[in-house]
Amino acid sequence: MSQKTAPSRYTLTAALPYTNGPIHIGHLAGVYVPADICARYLRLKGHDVAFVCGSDEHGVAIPMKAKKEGVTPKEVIDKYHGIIKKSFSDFGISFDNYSRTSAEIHHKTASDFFKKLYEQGDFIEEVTEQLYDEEAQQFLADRFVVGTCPKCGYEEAYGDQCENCGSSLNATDLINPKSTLSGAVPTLKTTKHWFLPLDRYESFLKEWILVGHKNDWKPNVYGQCKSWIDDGLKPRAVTRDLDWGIPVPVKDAEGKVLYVWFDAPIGYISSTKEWAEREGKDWEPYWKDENTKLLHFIGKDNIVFHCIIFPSMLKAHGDFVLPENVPANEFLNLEGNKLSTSKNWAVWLHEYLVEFPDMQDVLRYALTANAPETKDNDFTWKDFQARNNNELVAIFGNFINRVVVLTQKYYDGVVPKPSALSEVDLQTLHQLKQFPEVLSNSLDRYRFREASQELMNLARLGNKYLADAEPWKLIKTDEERVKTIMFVALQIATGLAVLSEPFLPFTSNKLKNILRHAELVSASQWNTMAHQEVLLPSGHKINKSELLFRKIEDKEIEAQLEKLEATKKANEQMDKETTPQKDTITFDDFSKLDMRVGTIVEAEKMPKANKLLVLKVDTGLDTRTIVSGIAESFKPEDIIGKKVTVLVNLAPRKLRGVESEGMILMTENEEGRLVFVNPDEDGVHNGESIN
Ligand code: B3M
Ligand code: ZN
Repeated sequence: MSQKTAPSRYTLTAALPYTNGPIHIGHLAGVYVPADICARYLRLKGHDVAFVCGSDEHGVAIPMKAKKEGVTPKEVIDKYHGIIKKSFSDFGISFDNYSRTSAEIHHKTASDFFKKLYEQGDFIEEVTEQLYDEEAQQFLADRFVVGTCPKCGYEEAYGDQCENCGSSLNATDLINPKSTLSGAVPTLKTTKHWFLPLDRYESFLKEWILVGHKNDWKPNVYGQCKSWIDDGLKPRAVTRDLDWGIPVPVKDAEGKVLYVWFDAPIGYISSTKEWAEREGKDWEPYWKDENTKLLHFIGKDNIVFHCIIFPSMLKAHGDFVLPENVPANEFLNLEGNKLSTSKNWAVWLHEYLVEFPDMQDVLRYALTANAPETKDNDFTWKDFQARNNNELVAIFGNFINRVVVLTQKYYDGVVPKPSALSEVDLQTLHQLKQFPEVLSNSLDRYRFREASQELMNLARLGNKYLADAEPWKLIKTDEERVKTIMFVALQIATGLAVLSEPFLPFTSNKLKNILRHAELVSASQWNTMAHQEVLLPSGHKINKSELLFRKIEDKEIEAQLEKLEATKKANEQMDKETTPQKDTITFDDFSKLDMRVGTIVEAEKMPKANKLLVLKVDTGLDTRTIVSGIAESFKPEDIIGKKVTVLVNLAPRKLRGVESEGMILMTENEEGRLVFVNPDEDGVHNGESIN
C-alpha cells in the first residue's frame, strides 16, 4: 500500500465462500488469514477500515450439493452459511460484516446494478446455442458441465472457468463436454442471454492494469491478467437458465437468473451497505470516494473475476472506485495432495477448532509462515507441529514466560526502575523501535509470510537479550543491573503485545492482559511505539504469567495423519471402478450353479506358489480338494474350521499339478484384502444349498 498520501479509508473484501461446504485450511491460507492480518494492521495504523465478506449462495454449486445431500438448496445454504460464519468468528477473522447473497439487500443491490447497465445499453442481448442435457432437460452451464480446458488441457474444467489455469470460459469452449447431471454428451439448444462485452473494456483494462498496476500488483496476478488481455477478451454471458439465483430483473427473462459471478462480487457492496445501515454510517464513501483504497483478497482461481470482469462492471456502472490491489495467493496443498472438498481431503476449520481448542493462533501462524504467496505450497502436520513447538513455544512463549515469571519473582510484578543503560541495552531498545517500520515494510507490500518471520525475529531479539544477560545469575551479585535488564525485556514484551495483534490476535490479547496494557495511561500503539521513550513504565504492576502456547505432542499429529490415511483409503475404495454388471442371465442359467455351505478342514501352502493354498473342504457331499488363491490374505492355520460358500459343480481343473474340484466364493475389503463370502450364522450346516 503506497503511503504517499496515507488514505483515510480502506475497503477490504475477502472472497465470498460458496455455501456448499465448510472452510478448510486452503481457504484460510489463500484468502482469509492474509485479509485479516491486513485489516487488523490497517486499523492499528489508524485507518478507517471496512472489512466485508459473506456467503456466496447462488450458482450451480448449490443445487448440485443439494441434490447430492438429498435436501433443498435453501437447506444447504442455511447449513453451511451457519457453519462458515461461526467458524470464521471463532477463528478470529475480524470481518466488520459477514453477510450472505440470499439476503434481500443483496438481491436488490445486484438487481439494481444489472438494471443500470441494462438501461445504459451496456449488455449485448443475444440468442445463442448453449449446451443442453436432453436427459436432465437442463441447460448446462458452469459446474453442470465438465470438459477439457481449451487453454491448458485440464480435463475437469467447468463451463465457466478452469480451476487449473484460472481461465474464464464459455461452456461451448470446452472440449469433449459432459453433463455432470446425467453424464450425457450435451446437445446444442438456442436460448437468449445478456452478455457483458469485455472486448469493449480492453483499452481501459490495458491502461488501468498493464500500465497502471505493472509495478504494484503481484507478478502472479499481473501475469494472468496480461495473458487474458493479450489473448483477446470476449463477451461473457452474465445470465443463466437456472431456477436458483437472482431473477434477471428485465422483461422477457422468465426462468433466467444472474450469473453467480455477476452477482457475487456485488455482494461486497451489499455487505458494506448492510454494515453501514447497522452502524449508522454512509456506505457510499467506501465504494465511491476516490480516496478509498479497495483491496480484494482472493485465491488465484478468482483473479479473472476480480481483475477483469468485476472492474469492467464497476467501470460501466460509472461511479465506483476500482481495486487498488488484488493480492491473490496461490494454492495450498495438504500432505502433498490437492485440497479437495468433494474428496474430504482437507483440514476443516470447524473440526480444527474442536480438536485444537484455544489454538487458533497456532494455525494462523503456521498458515502465514508457509503461505502460498508466490507459488503453491504444502501444509504438513509435521510443519504445523514444528512451527508451534520450535517457534511459538520455544521462542515467543519462552521469552514472555521468563520475563513475567522473573518480574513476579524479583519485583512482585512491578516494573523495576532501570539504572544506566548499557550499550547492549541501548542497541536492543533501538532495534525494538525499528520493528513497527520493519513489519510495515512487509505488510504494505502484502508480504505476510515475511512479516510473520520479522515478528518472530522480535521474539528472538528478546530471547537472545535475556539469554546473554542471564539476570537469573546476576541477581545474586548485581541487583541494580538486573532491574535494568528486566526493564528492557519488559519493553520488548510490550512491543510483542502490540505488534503481534494482526498475526496472533488471541495471543496479543492474552499478553496485553498479562501486562495490563489497557490500563496504561498512554498505552503504546503501532503508530506511537517507535517514538515512545518507554512502552511499559516503571512502577506499573503486571499480572501473573499464563501459558501462551503449549507443546504439541507427536501423538496428536499421528492422530491427524491417521485421520487423513482413513480418508485416503475411503477415497481409494470409492475411486475403485465398481466393475460393471455382467450380461443378464436367465433363471435357468442361475439354477445350473450348485452352491453349498462347506467347512475348511485342512489347509496348507502350495509349494513354490505364493498365492495358492491347497484346502480340504467338507462340502456335506464329500471332502474334496480345492486350490484357492488366498495365500496372501490368510495363513493356513487361521482358516481351519472356517465355514465357506462353495461352488461344487464347477468342472475340476489342475492347478500346479493339483486337481481342484470347485471354488470358494471370496470378495475384497477396502484394504484390498480377500474375505470369505460365508454363511457365518450358527446352525447352518455343510451341504446346505445356497440359492
Ligand atoms: N464463491 C469462491 C470460489 O470460487 C467464490 C468467490 C466469490 S467472491 C465474489 O471458490
Ligand atoms: Zn485451463
